[in-house]
Amino acid sequence: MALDVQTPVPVVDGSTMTREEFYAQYYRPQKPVVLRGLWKQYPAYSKWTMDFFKKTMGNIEVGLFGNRPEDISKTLQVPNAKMRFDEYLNLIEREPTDLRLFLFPVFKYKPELLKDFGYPSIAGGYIKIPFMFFGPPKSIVRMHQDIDMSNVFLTQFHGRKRVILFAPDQSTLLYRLPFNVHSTVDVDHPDYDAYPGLNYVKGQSAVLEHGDTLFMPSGYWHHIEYLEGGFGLSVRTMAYSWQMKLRGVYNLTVQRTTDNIMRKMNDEKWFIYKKKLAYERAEKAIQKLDGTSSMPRATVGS
Ligand SMILES: O=C(O)CCC(=O)C(=O)O
Repeated sequence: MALDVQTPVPVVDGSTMTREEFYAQYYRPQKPVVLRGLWKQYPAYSKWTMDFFKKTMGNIEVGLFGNRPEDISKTLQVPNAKMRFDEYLNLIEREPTDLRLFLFPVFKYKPELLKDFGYPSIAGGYIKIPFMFFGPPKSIVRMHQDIDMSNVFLTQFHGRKRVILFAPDQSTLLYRLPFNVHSTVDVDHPDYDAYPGLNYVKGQSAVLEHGDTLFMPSGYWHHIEYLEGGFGLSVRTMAYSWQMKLRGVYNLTVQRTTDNIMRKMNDEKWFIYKKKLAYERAEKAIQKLDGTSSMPRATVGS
């Protein structure tokens, strides 16, 4: 049985929505929305194509990331392949691979691209560090929260991708790994015996296409599947609540440092401990929800 993620993320006309409307309906209540056409106002909307990137920066070498199972709890991964950018773009137009270009600081290589867009006035307080993401057809961005708990505006330029979202208050039932922003749950093939908390979660989904900007509020879990080879860009704003702001600072400092130290000391043991803790927390949450003690199930701790 698939996860309950059929509820669609609402889609609105981002080219006409005012900041007041956006804040009242989505930003303050922290609800996701697709802002269609928000970036129509910028040259990048039509200028940034596969060919444009091949021509303007095809000769740079890029580090590519795959979905290695052993990396499941790593916050930042080490690239597993390197390639010329134009070769990589040809590859993702042509065929599925699992190699993605993740958090690509494209503007470090070509600062003039910054002139092709701005920061939409629909929100304020941007963290002005844009990142680009490129991926081949069928590639998966495994479910995670962004470590800094910022609000994310993810704009798609080429190709379609399916996004599944869960609100941060479902983290325990999604088996969030302690000291981490990942989960070992496989969203596409949920194992309800090993992860009974999944019976209680409810998500939303959307398919993004050219010119769609997805607003993902602070701490939202996201799982992304590239339906076609393509690319997008994210900009972020500070978390809306103080609680989330503090959580972001904690994640980036204490949590990440602890996780890195413990991984260095004994990666495997630490990973098993985190899975066990995530499982125990989920069991407690389930008992609270249905008032019964759940039956023994296949353990995720080994
Ligand atoms: O679109 C992608 O490939 C990944 C986006 C993402 O995970 C993010 O913005 O945090």
